[in-house]
Amino acid sequence: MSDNKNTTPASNDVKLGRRQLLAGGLATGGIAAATTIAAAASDPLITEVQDWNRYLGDGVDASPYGKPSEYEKDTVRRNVAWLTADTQSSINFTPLHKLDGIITPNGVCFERHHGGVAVIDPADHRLMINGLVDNPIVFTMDDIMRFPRENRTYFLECAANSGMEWRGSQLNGCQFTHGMVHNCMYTGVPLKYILAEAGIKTAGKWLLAEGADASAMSRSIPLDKALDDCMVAFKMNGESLRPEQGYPLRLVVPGWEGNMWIKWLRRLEIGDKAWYQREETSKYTDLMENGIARSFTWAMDVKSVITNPSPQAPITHGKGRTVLTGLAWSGHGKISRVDVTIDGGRNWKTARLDGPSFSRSLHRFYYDFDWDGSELFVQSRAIDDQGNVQPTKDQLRAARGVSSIYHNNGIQTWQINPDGSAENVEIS
Ligand SMILES: Nc1nc2c(c(=O)[nH]1)N[C@H]1C(S)=C(S)[C@@H](COP(=O)(O)O)O[C@H]1N2
Ligand SMILES: [Mo]
Repeated sequence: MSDNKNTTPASNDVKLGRRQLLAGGLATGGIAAATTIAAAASDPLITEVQDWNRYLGDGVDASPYGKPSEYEKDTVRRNVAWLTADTQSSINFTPLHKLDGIITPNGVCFERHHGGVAVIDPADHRLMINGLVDNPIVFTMDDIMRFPRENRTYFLECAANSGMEWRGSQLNGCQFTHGMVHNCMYTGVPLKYILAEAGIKTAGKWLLAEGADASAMSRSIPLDKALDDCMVAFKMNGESLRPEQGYPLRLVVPGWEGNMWIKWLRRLEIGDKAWYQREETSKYTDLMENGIARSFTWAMDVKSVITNPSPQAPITHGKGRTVLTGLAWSGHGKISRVDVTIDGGRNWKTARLDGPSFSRSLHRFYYDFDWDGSELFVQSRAIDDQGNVQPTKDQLRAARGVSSIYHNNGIQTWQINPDGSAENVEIS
């Protein structure tokens, strides 16, 4: 008797708890409709024992390194065939629409190389420091590994990201319009420690960073930046750099255009002026309407894109609760706010930022809404902690013309059709 008395109120509490939970869910718009238990009675996935439940699975040695599920074979880098003449001097793009959170897995970080992927045995790699230094010096990888290390999460964006969209909407998918960006946690040595070993002469004002690959990519970097936050990195997301990301050593230049992040880093020269290399004169300069090129646009400006829904990631579940998500970043600091519109800019709502917020790193945003099944025009607008606001494409064109291909951070529009499919469009 007394036992019953004690258990009855307790089970009532549980029921009440469940009812409150459901009511709470409905109050915020309702969770997407799931199948009832009664309806599932005719679902063989519920009523039958499945193979993966019946038979033993693969052993621990099936995949010594590990790879994604076979059902994730679309989560891959892709290129745009007409963009470059060959695959050595080429680009592929991060599948942003397949990812979540803020970290880009190493196997899908976009690649950009001008002379193919150099394959270097770390035992054969050297880093030389010369120029205006007291002590010209050569480091082996063993030497580099004896400096104090730091871990920092940064995005790397190619200056040409979204470059094909300057004159109008063109490529159908955020992988192609925005996929020349990745975001990794780098382990490496602050450049200032390494340069201190060589001793910079007072006349030194610039640094030249040079790669060991067939393109010998080289860029001039002001010494203030080099001593402030640049790193020489050997790990990305905890493991060694991938060959395509510059194994065994790459330069990290936080917030600044990807071209400066020299891969297969073999030489640092200190000088008193910029070198004006090919990649900072004929390339990676912004041609303005008056025919004059703007030089040294180093920082990547505040930018965002909705990754889902998007042309490669249509809405497949029909009307009702829908998760809209995307990425925002700024080369000037952290993202402080992202606004989202689903009606082409008539109404803007503040998106929910989730996940770690690091300076000059990707930020993840969400906007959960009830889709009524009508046509939508979705856009996102990012604002950084320095007060920079992402411009519209028309504002950008008014300021810079349409001759440039670099530094396009304009607001992206996806048209969502009633069938859930999406297209790259522009509205004005
Ligand atoms: N040595 C070397 N470094 C390089 C390049 C290169 O071709 N060679 N490409 C640059 C360009 S243009 C970009 S956008 C980034 C791309 O880095 P990722 O391949 O890791 O994405 O590396 C930069 N560093
Ligand atoms: Mo680039």
